Amino acid sequence: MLYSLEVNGDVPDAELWVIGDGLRQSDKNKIQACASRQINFYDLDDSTVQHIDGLKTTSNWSRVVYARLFLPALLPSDRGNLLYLDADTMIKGSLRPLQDMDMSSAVAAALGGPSRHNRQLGRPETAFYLNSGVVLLNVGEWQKQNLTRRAVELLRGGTFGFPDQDVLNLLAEGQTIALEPKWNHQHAKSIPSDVRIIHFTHAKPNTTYCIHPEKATFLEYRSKTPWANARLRTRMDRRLNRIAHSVKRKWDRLNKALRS
Ligand SMILES: [Mn+2]
Repeated sequence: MLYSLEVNGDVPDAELWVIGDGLRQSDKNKIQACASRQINFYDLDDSTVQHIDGLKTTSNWSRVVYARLFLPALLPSDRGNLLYLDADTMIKGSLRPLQDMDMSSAVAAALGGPSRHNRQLGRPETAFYLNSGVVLLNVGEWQKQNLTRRAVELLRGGTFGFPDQDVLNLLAEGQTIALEPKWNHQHAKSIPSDVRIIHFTHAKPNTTYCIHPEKATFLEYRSKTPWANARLRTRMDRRLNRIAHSVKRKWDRLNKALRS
């Protein structure tokens, strides 16, 4: 994602922030090697972790998924647009229109539409439900409305199917701008030529079983990064990852029980 952003993003003056959870210096060095500009790292710290510890995680969603709700409050600037990008995205064209977009009093711009996910939030299915993988946030408005604090309250007060995404939808209710599909292209069947951001929402392009038409482009970009020779992950890797996650959860629960 970072390499494609540097090559195709057309936003050389944008600041880059990478959110991590316990990144080692060697990880940071490898990530930095994907970009020519200096990357700012935001590691989940104790005060942030204290808010999100104990919230729902799965083998697909680590607690770092919640960090997108913290970043707009932590940025030193209270101006400008923050484009949040999932790590499973790839930039195919200029992001300048997003950087320059007038958000006025909107909080978030994203791809969205009617969704059955609305039901759990007590909203009509026809309401605008946004995808949180690619979201343009109005940092000034976010800070003015204290939305990070509201996010923590919501997360603590309820259970959600897609926690970070559901909460973002509640926070930005009635204050959203709909982005065109080219900014968050999720379909693997056909790739229109005007697509700016590919979002690998299903099989990830670093796996043996991904058949996405843009997998070759991903691997070509990856070959220019420190991950050039990384082995493609298999279904067995995924299974082991799930097992590791469930063992870790049991272990955490046991530890918590012993401490109390
Ligand atoms: Mn994603």
